[in-house]
Amino acid sequence: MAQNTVEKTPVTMLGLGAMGTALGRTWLAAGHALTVWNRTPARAAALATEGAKVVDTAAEAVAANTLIVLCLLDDTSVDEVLAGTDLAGTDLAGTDLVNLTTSTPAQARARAEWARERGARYLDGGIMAVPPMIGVPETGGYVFYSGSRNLFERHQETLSVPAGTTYVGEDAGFAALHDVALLSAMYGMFAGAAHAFALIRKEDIDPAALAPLLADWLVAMAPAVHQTADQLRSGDYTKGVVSSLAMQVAGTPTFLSTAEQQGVSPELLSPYFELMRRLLAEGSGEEDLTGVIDLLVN
Ligand code: FVH
Repeated sequence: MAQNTVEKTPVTMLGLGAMGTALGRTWLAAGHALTVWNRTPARAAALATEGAKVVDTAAEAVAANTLIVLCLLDDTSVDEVLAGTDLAGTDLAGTDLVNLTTSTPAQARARAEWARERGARYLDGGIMAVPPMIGVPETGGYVFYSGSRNLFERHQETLSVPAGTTYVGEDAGFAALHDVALLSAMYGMFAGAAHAFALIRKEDIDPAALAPLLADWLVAMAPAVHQTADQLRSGDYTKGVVSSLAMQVAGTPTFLSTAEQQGVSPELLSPYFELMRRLLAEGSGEEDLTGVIDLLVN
């Protein structure tokens, strides 16, 4: 009986660190032929046993397939692999480059231009997942993509194998910008959580008891970003205010005194409080904290 099989797009992976290996594993498991290259060959051994074809040079890996996925440490390593000696003289015309290496927006745009000059199509990606989330859809991990919409649509099915896909525009820098925006917010959250744990550090309070309270509170407060967005769009920072800036600034000495009493440095909180005070001094007491955003933008 004839089998109804559609050949899946073969993929080349450049970079087999923790993330590159996790990505490659999902393509193999989904039945995609996978060609891999890594600067340190030993790191390819695991995927080789799972069916990947390991090649000796980046140039061989690029020549093997049309769809090339890069997941390297940083933009400098991408430079070394793509623009450096490994690929010198390799014809990239007709190649589809998908770069999942964390970059700045400017680096992503420069890379897109670099690819265009060589006749390659380019998509940039920002991974919103850690390696254990790759290939596990219920974890909610996904990747931001930006650059050529045609290229994204052509490969969307293949790119959806390791994680969800969210396309954010033709500007190649937008995936990186979204990635860095979300991760920056994450670091702000981590900073707040670090201060909270520091406050109880010397007390007879189990950090494991505080953790669920903290997590629930952060989740409860997270929807506030929708009101911020609404205020930014309308330009009316008094819209829907529940806790005015004036009231919140009045509360800041309590936070700073508590930190002092607990022997905790205020260095994570103080910069934000300083911006709040500046905003109040400008006469924004009846507003939300949204004006802080405008103070940050040069
Ligand atoms: N792992 C994570 O939690 C995060 C989650 C969000 C996205 N990031 C980004 O993903 C990129 C790769 O991260 P990774 O976790 O795979 O990183 P490593 O395990 O450290 O592997 C790095 C790979 O890059 C290769 N490499 C480094 N420098 C060079 C170079 N000069 N020339 C060629 N390859 C280079 C390295 O090769 P080797 O050390 O094994 O020879 C690995 O393949 C990254 O942008 C994260 O920000 C991950």
